[in-house]
Amino acid sequence: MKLEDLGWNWDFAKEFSPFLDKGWHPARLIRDNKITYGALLGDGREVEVVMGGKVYHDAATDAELPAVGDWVALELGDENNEHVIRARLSRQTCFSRKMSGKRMEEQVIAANIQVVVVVTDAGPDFNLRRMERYLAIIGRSRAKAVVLVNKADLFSNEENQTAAEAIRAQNPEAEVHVTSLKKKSTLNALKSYLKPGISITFIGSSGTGKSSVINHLLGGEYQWTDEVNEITGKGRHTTTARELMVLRKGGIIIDNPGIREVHMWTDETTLREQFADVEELARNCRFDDCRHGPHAGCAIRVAMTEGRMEPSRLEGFLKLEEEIKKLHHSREKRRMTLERRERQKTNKPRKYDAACNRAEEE
Ligand SMILES: Nc1nc2c(ncn2[C@@H]2O[C@H](COP(=O)(O)OP(=O)(O)OP(=O)(O)O)[C@@H](O)[C@H]2O)c(=O)[nH]1
Ligand SMILES: [Mg+2]
Ligand SMILES: [Zn+2]
Repeated sequence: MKLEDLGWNWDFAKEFSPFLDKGWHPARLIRDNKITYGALLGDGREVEVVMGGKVYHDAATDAELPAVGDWVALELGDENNEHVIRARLSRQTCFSRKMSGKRMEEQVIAANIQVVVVVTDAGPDFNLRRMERYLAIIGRSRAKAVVLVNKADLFSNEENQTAAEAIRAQNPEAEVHVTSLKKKSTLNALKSYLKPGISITFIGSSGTGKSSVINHLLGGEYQWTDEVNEITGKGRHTTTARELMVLRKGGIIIDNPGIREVHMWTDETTLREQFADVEELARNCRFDDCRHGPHAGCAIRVAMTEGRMEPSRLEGFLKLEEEIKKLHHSREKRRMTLERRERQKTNKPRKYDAACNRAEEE
């Protein structure tokens, strides 16, 4: 494997040149394990790496922290020292979404991507409004947008075509294909995007078939990360982490977990719009911080008892809020772990300090 097969190009090489003298190595991040990252080196070696203190401290926002798809400068460790990310190269494209909460927060889905494939179906997943949001974000990233109306075998030809046409009408810049894993030839159109050094990422709701399509493109080599469900015995291979894979025939693919993404794609403004009825009721709850539990004074509970609101509305509302809270929580955990690591490092002998970028440059 060459660096170019991983997406390396002249601009990256130029930015990297000062790091050559330091003996650092270019590598592309292929997995985000929350605390550590998986990185791929030019010789095809996959290593587990940690973020260096300077990289962490120089990042003004979460979005500036290394993400899957980023090119980084690695200081390789040995049996006693971890491999450390010493610098992150500028992103040539950045696929991210903004969450409008109290302060504008940006979450990077993947860096240095040329094509984003949205997978949906003509049935339960079909949602033009969500599609419009996906495509707006892809447009901003400067990546090419492709949409798959997948699982065509489960719907009538007319349903599939109507869905595809509606997406095309709304988003003329997107290439829309009707596909099915049951008819592999429908996926041939995707092969034209697979070229050495070109990175493609797949997004969409859970269960629409992202990993299945990827598995087909990989020639059935995909390492499904999830176990078969013990209770049902069924293989629901829900993708749990973002992952970058390099195709032998050329091309780079990044799989994404579905469900959480969908929730996370919904920023708080959209959440409010979707649940305007619940919000409206909540204004009449006795306490401002009402958690809408089964206690007196909750206007939502009253509405439910009186049959003015479906209990599932409240359930959906609470679930989404929970997802957002979890995301904030996992970031906080990561931040604290990194800070602890840094503190431990500064307590180590001088030799380690000298190797640390931060100390070195001060
Ligand atoms: N009938 C039919 N089933 C499909 C098709 N594509 C995928 N599936 C099935 O749909 C289910 C979900 O597919 P996955 O590829 O795991 O979906 P995913 O989008 O990766 O889901 P997450 O990883 O949870 O985001 C699996 O049981 C697949 O076999 C298709 O074209 N037709
Ligand atoms: Mg998947
Ligand atoms: Zn309430």
